[in-house]
Amino acid sequence: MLTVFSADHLLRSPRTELYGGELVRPHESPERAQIVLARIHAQALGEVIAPVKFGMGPLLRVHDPAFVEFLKQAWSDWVAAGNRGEAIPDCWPARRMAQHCPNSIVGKLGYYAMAAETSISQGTWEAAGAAADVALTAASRVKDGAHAAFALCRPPGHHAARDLYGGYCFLNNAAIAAQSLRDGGAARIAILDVDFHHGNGTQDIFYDRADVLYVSLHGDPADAFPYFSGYADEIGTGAGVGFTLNIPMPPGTEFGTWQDALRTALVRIADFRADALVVSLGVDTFVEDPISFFRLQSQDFSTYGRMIRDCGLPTLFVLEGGYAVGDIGVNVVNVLSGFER
Ligand code: SS9
Ligand code: ZN
Repeated sequence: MLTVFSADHLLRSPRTELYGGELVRPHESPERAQIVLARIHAQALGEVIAPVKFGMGPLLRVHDPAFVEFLKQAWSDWVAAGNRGEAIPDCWPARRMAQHCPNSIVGKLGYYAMAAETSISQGTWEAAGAAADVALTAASRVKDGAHAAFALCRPPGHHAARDLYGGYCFLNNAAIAAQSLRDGGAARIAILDVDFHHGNGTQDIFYDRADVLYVSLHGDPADAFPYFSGYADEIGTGAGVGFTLNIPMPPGTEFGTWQDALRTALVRIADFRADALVVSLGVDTFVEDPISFFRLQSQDFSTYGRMIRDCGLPTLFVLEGGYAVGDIGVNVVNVLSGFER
């Protein structure tokens, strides 16, 4: 399988994540992508290429222009305002408050953030842009007839909505890629999100649409981040009713239960008769993941890679989460080689 990778992910190397009331070394680290890349080479998964630059056009197909402008300027505005640490919001437009975008950078952070763990640091915009180009380049190969491709994206994307960042995500790589496939002529795209966390951003972007099906398996938001999205009764709105399917699962979920949920997801995807499949591939479902509560073992990733293959659809894998850093390479490549087998 072809992999697209950009060393520009290294431009995002934040020092801080707000976690347990402390500023800790971020779970979403540069090592993650380097370890996945090393495993791809070690297993000879296939060719690895650098991305092509697509510019702003495809980003603005799914993101709000003012939000993209904010991301581009946030670090320099934060530094110019005299702040010494990394950029973290501390005030939000909560219930019954005005939903206006302030002038102040601190106010803007609160306006555009859906969570506070994700510090904006020097180089964040450049790395996020490179990740989007990685996804778009891999999507273009699928559009041109490749049966599958892997976008080794970092930072991840599925928590980023039309005008929200957070959950380690800035630009929604999978949504940008899915929309580019639609714009390239595909009539229907299915997105299967197997990351441990609900992809609130991807759901939000396509929530009122019948041409992009969003199906997610994730930790029950009653118990897991992002807490305010991903309940089973979220099924879409307007023309999109029935084109969002959420399958939340409780703490301690083992592979057998998860695999049953995947079967349900794959039946819905087959029924949808998609032209292509985008997989938001997070491996934070792993039993040893430090911030999650499912119990998948490394060999389970191979098993479900094969199950996804059996859909028979052209497939674009987009890397999302996975924070058991020592195992992320094995687990990701197990899915991809399970798919290829
Ligand atoms: C864990 C808080 C986690 C963000 C998680 C983002 C995962 C992205 N107690 N906060 S895949
Ligand atoms: Zn996740």
